[in-house]
Amino acid sequence: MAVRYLVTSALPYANGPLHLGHLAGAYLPADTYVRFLRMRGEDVIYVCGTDEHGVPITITAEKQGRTPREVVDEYHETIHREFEAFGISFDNFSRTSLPTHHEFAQKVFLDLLGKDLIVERTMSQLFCPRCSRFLPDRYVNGTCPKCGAPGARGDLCESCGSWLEALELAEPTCSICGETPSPRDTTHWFLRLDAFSDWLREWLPAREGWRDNVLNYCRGWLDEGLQERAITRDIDWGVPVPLPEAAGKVLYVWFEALLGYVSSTRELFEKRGNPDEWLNWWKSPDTRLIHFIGKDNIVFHAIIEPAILRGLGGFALPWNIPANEFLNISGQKQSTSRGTAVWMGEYLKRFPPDPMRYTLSINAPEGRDSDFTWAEFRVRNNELADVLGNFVNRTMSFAFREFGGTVPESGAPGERETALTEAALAAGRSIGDLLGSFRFKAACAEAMALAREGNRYFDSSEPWRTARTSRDDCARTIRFSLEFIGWLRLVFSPFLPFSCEKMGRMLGVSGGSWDGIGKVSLVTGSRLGAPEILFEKLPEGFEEDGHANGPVESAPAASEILAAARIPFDDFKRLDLRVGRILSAEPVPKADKLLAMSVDVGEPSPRTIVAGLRQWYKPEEMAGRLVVVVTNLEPARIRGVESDGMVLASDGESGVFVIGPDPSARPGDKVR
Ligand code: B3M
Ligand code: ZN
Repeated sequence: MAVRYLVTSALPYANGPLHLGHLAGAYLPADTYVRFLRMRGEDVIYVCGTDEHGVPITITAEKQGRTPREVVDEYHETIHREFEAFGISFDNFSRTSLPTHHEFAQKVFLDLLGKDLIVERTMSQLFCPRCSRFLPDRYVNGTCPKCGAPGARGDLCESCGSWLEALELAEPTCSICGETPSPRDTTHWFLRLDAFSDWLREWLPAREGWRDNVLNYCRGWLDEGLQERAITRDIDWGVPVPLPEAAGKVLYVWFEALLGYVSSTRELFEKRGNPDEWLNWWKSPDTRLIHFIGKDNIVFHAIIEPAILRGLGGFALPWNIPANEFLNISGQKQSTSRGTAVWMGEYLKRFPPDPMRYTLSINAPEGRDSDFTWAEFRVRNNELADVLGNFVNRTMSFAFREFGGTVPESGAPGERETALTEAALAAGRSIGDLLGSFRFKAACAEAMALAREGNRYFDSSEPWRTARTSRDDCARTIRFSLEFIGWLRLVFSPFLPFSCEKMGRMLGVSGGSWDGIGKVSLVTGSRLGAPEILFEKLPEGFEEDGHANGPVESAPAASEILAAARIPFDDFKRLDLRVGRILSAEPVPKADKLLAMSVDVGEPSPRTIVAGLRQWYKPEEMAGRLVVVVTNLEPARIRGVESDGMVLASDGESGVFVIGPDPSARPGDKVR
């Protein structure tokens, strides 16, 4: 039986919107991975859902004066919607408040209880005299006993990732009222984690290809010795403990949330009309179970879950757990509860998803924490525009201007084309290996390096020259450039699904296998789709203007623009506007904003025109561009260069961009 991939991402608590740290940690890498597997034709399902129980939910509800049900209903929708907007392509996105999940978790509890792997104990738990309630997990704050960090929560220290018992905290305080709590006896049920110690000591070190941060963390846990852990709580929101003597108690959220992966799989196949199919995934030795998580969830996925599944017997165990480190914002840890974050929803109000997918992939917190800044985002966004966007734009422009928007015949590939094809084939193999071994950061960098190859090929082939001197050479360049767009579309599809969809529309192709990279596949003479701009450049300093964080000032209303001074049509008719093609561009010495361009406006010899474009375009990327030129202005001397005409450009918040006529227009054509 061929292997099959059961991929999950940590179930996010439905207690607030998600931020970039969530995306970078457990969701974007998983989505990149499953998109790649699908392109390889693998049998893969990707399941997730919201984690809707536990103290994180009840504390939020209390703070907001709402019921837990209202909180999880709101945030389940918000989180699901924002994941979809970022292109996170789950096969199923469930929620642990569903009755089917409750039933499954209760069944597991009773199964393990029947095997004495869950036992009843009387334990001491912190009780708040003022709130007159037991204080599980985050209802207590204090000093972490392991690393001494203040602000540790009763279940988890965010600083060192230790999984704590609230009683271990130093200087505990009630997180609702601030009172000092005191220990009081209560009955709870414990998972006999110690019973799995020997097995885990064997099983964990034998995990091949697991990241060091996961194995080292688990080794620390095993060295300390595993203790039995309480898996029930004194709160009224959650999966009720299925025992008459346990009224008012629920299953500890981490015990049942891990089972949420199984519940989401069951729901998926119920929706597909094949309710028992989940067994072929969760109870098959051919299943590769892969959990994408952040490093603060390692212990639950690498120790607790395998123990539970082992105790149940017959379940697939994690094949890999690619745990990411943390993404910080300008050096600060992002945290929902502390409100220091860049929210996914806020980002999407201003920018498309792919530039952020790219930024978080190429700077992924894989081996260490990484830092997000808006300046880095601008650089990465503009890198996409200058390299990938520019290559696609110039290729499509030529295909329309010189070959009527159809795929030209290429003839036999020359040396350059062979080298380009080899580069694509090699990249396909190398990037595929990197993606297959969860090295998304390196894979993304190699994809961008391949895109740069395309520009080098285009520049060295000079289609703007061969368009006049050798049509066959020009056709071969544009054909291979179009094929190369197709290969870049495949290579970038796991990272940039939305932009690659646009590239597909331009080429008139869709779908595609990873093996298609480096294979000529377009049909000569087939019509191309209309050229589309893939990425909008961002100006220097946009982040300082607050656009990155605050709401973008709304652009002036059309009515305000139109209210500007009116002029008679005859004034406009005095302008002689022509289509021009930039033949070359170079920087004006000692003028950091000026480019001097040689522009063909349909006259016997080209004109020299100086423009303040250097901040927005590299000289080498101007050649071949069609522009609109005001040709009857009086010539002017600018920084010692005689400039004869003006190239029209838009100048707005997002930057300065030349106005480009339809690719079918020709130099000298009149613009009316
Ligand atoms: N909800 C923790 C978190 O959101 C928890 C993950 C559960 S995965 C089963 O970080
Ligand atoms: Zn209290």
